[in-house]
Amino acid sequence: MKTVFSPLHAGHGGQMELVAGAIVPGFEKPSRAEIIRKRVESEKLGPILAPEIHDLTAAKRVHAADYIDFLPTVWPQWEAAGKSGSAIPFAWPTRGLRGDVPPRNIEALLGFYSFDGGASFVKGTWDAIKSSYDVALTAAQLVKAGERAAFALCRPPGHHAGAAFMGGYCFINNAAVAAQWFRDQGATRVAVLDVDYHHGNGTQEIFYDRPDIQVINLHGDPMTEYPFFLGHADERGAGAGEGFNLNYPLPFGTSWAKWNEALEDACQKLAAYAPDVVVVSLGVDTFEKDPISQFKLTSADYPKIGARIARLGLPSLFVMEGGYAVDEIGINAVGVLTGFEG
Ligand code: Q9C
Ligand code: ZN
Repeated sequence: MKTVFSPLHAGHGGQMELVAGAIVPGFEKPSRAEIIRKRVESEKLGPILAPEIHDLTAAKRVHAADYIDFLPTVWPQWEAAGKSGSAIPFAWPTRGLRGDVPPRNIEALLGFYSFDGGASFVKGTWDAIKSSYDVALTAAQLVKAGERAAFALCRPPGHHAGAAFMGGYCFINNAAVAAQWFRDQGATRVAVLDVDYHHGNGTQEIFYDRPDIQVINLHGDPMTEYPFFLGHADERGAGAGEGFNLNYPLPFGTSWAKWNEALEDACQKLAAYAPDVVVVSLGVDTFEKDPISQFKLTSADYPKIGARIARLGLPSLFVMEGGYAVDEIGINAVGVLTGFEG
């Protein structure tokens, strides 16, 4: 399997985040992608290609144009305002406030275009976001050109980013961009299978009223887990999209047996949908030693995930999302891919 990777991800680094009242180094750090890249090499998964550069047309097919146009301006606006630390959102237009008037202040705009403080900018962030998008589209092109599968080693991740907001370490929704791109290239139906520990709220929101893109999520129950405000089992799609969004919220402590039951049901519903292509939002934060998650999958489980996806017999695009146990992230992510290859 070919991997697409860009070193530009590394400019998005040094962020801090708030955990239990303390400002600590962010979990979504550059070493994540480097460890996975090294494992791709040591496991001889296949060649590692640089992405082709794309314009932002494909991004604007799933995101609001004003949101996409805002992203490259964040750091220049932040610097022009005389600020130097990372640009972190801090005020949000929640219920009772005006969410329809974008202010002119950069701090305010960060809140206007986000749902949490988990997606922050440093100088190299836009170039990293853009490279991650290019990685996803380039890997999608490989699948469209006839590869059985390809691995988009995206960083930053994407599945929490909605049509007009960032959050949860995500800016552009790489998997959603790829899914829509396959549609625009002639696919009739596309399935997105999101196995990251966290609910892919952005992907769900983007495709919620659509019957042509099935979105399936296995994740920590939002009653107790981030992103908290989406991902319940009764969210099944709206209008023409009714029945094409499937959520499998699972409790803390879920290990392979129960997780696999959900995967099996998900794969049967995916197969019944009979898509032309499947986009896998590949998070490995379901791992027992993940520092921010509460599932109990072991390294031996990840090849089984890949093998089950392979049994679908569909062209498959793997798009990297989360996973924060840096020592094992390469073993687990590449384990899915070698399991797929059989
Ligand atoms: N600092 C992905 O896995 N947790 N995003 C915040 C408080 C946010 C995870 C905890 C988790 C986001 C792509
Ligand atoms: Zn996650």
